[in-house]
Amino acid sequence: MLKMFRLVMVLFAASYTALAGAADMGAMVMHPWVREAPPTAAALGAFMVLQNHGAKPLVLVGAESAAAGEVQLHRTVMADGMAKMIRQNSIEIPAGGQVEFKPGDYHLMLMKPKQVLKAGDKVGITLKFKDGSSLPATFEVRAGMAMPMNHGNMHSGH
Ligand SMILES: [Cu+2]
Repeated sequence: MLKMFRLVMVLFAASYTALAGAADMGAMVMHPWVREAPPTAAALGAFMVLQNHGAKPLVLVGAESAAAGEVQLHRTVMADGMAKMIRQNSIEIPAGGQVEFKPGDYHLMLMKPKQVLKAGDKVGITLKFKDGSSLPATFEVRAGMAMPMNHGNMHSGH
């Protein structure tokens, strides 16, 4: 009986560590927001400043949200005056550093949104790291600046 109890305690401790890992390692999400888009939008951009207060590099490898069918890591780059979104397999945040996810640069892309998100709504997104840890954060939907961020054929607004 005692042996069983110990086993349960060990399992509980292990799963707790996995859940809390990213925060323990120093990952911190600042200013998380999702850009409001027309109800017909096939994807929405999500932005934040991801800080790493830890002593080791932090590698973001994905994200998930109950509000979207899939969450991808993207980076917008300019090529011949055209904005193009390139999917990223991972984004590294150096030890003691930060990466800014912002329009026209790195961002999270909420694919196949499951509901219409309006300014003021809250969206939960869980960040997934290479070491198996994860970090949930609450993103607020806001009306953003108009930027050429559509999927498919994209043109610079200038
Ligand atoms: Cu994108």
